[in-house]
Amino acid sequence: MNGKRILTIQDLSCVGQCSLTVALPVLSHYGVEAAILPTAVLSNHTMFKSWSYLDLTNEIPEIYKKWKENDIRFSAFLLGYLGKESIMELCRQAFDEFSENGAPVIIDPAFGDNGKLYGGFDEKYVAAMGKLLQRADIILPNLTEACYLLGEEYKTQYDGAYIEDIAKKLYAATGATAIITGVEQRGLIGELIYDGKAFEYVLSEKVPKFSHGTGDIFAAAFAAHYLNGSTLAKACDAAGRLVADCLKATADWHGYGVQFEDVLYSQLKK
Ligand code: PXL
Repeated sequence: MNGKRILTIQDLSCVGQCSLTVALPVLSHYGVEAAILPTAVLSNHTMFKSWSYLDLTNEIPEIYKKWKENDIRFSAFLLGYLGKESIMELCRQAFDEFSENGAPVIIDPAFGDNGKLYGGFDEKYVAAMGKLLQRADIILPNLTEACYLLGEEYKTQYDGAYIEDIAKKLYAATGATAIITGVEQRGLIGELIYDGKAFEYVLSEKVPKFSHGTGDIFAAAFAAHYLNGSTLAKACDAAGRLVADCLKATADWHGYGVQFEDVLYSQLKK
């Protein structure tokens, strides 16, 4: 154990491997204590044809009251799917009131993929997320989210100049180190990291499969490796490889999430 306690803020989808049901096991597996702030409870994630949604905005101030009384602090924050803009102000409050010195804020904007917004999100949510990202140290948008945030055209075929320009604009808009996920170059897939000084690509084999929740696995594994002392590039590499292994292990019929359990279990046995 590294003694780090991360607060991860995202929804709790009862069924469908995503958000907290992914972040908790992955963070724990890599030795990071995971505290959670569920933003909402859903019957299942929004890629199913229907879902119930209990917004927890009203409960969060009660939770904060008790955290204050108990002098609770976090050594890092990892944000994913928040669901409602009302949660964003509460996230800022958490950074202000419950941070240990130097606690990094890592935010995956988690509002879209494949050129589209997830169900229930609109341009207002995107704009509010853009403001929240200004409080981040590291942001983990995929290309869809990056394009929505910047009002840029989303392309499926692109060159290095296009993606590097997007990374530069993300950095200029947020001041955070931008890690664009799911970047494809020369038949490989991975991340482009831009810290305001230099570009770094972390690419590996592309598994020709799509599944929901891969971004959530990536974000949790990235955060854990980063908190364990890996460089940004090493943390991306380890998280990307985990996602690839999980995709390979996922049966074709298992459309609603990634079967990551066998992969984590086999890592334990090594
Ligand atoms: O994996 C992202 C995600 C998280 N949470 C909910 C979702 C999705 C993607 O669709 O619906 C509720």
